Amino acid sequence: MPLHCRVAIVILALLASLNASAHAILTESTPKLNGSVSAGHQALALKYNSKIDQGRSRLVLIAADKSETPLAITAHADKPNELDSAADLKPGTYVIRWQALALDGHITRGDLPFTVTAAP
Ligand SMILES: [Cu+2]
Repeated sequence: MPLHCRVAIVILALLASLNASAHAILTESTPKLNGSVSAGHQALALKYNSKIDQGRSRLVLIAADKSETPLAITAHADKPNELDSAADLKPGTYVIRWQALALDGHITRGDLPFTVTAAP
């Protein structure tokens, strides 16, 4: 393989790895993925591997009947990797559909399914 082709491949590989590390990847959450919380007013927190534009990210709560409720994101300057919200939850199954804008301008999306159990 000619040298300039090999150089091009190395540069492409570098760009690909930079890109992947810059995207916001969900690393931790409350509730946990497929976890459960008890009914009532619950804090919701999604933590990522990189800084998030909290003002331009989205969280939507989807109930078992497919109804969608946009969740207000509380901006926390001291927690730049996090999207925080809260919701009044009744027992049932839910999905938090998240869309996170990383500071590099890339958007990632995902679903966080969880269960709400009756309050003890
Ligand atoms: Cu990115």
